[in-house]
Amino acid sequence: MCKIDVDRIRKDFPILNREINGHKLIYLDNAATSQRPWQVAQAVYDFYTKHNANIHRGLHTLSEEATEMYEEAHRAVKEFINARTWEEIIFTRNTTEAINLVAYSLGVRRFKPGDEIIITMMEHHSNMVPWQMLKDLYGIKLHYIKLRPDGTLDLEHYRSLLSPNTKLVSVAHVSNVLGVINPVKEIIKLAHDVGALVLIDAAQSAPHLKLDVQDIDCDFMAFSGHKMLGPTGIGVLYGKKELLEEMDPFLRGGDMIKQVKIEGASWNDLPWKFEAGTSNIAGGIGLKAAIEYLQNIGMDCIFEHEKALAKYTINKLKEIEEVKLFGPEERIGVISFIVEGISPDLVGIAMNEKGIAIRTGCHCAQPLHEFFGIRGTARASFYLYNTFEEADKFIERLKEIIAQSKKINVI
Ligand code: 7TS
Repeated sequence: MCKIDVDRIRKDFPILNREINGHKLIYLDNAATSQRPWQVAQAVYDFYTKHNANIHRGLHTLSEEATEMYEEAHRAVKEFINARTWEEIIFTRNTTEAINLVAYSLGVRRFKPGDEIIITMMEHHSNMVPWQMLKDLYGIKLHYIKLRPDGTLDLEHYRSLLSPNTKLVSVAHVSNVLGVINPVKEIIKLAHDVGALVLIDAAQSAPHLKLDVQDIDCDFMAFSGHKMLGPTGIGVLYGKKELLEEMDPFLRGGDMIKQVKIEGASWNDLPWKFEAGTSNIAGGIGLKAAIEYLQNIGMDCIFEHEKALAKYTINKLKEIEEVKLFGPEERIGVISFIVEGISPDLVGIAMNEKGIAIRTGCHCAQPLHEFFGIRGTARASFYLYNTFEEADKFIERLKEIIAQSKKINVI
């Protein structure tokens, strides 16, 4: 049992002092993107003002410093997810690009018509549309694991989809709508039993859970810096070294080559083979600062705080007759709901009037919403700096919105 010092943490996030519409900001849109502590902004600022140069190019001091700092950032990610070596850490722009990298470098180049890919009904479009591309253009079969009514995966259905034709299973570790934590270790074991590779979309788990790629034994993992206190424009693809070595490059150009001749080129060592062109050096350095910040507080403690906040809020939401919740009890701090008779967008707009930022709509998971027979939800998502008082204000405002809409006879 650990307790984080939220008051102290909040002092590191200057944006939390902002006022919106005359009210102190209550930021509950963390699943879309988190806020950043000053330590991350400072790391980026320090790089640009003290060390800025391109990497892997000059023999001058600044270039050597920048190269070392950027490589250190890869090592920080390696430690964060317990990869075997930092060569298994490729920096991308975000989760979306990391998944596309696998879809192109593995799917387009290695899969054959008739090969099968399994994903789930709860995926973010980023982990759906790239595989639909393989289905549409290359004759690869795409299966979707169904969900149970509570939003958990139907593992019996998953077992029935697996076959020797399954080449890849690509699953969200945590759903950005339901907050459900999928049993990835079991999913991976079952896929490996039929010889399939597994990609874990960790966009919503990396910010909140302790990750261990060796323990779960995934073949690939993708996540974004901006959801875990890091800068935008920096993401990660983890891949097992032997797979990355076998795979062809995704983008081609400078820095990803070993040698170029008129006849063709050979590829640089990992991870640079997959980092073509000038990298987001400052972004990588900012991501390292974000990881250090999270590790100083402790991932287990962060998760415990968010879980407690989610449980507290869900219990209060359950007392409101007009609210329907989606997702199981056991979850991270993501709560999606609808309010009878009021569109999610109206709930979002009315929340913003009091400075409360939530997200509304389909959260880039249209098939999931279709599965539940709804067009959209309102979503409150917590992070380490959110407080129980903020949860109370959110609930209070929701009750106000419902009461007001009853008065004007919307319900
Ligand atoms: N996968 C999951 C599970 C996500 O939640 C998201 C972003 C992505 C992939 C894509 O991440 P990106 O950094 O490449 O954009 N999810 C959300 C969200 O829930 N609201 O805004 C973005």
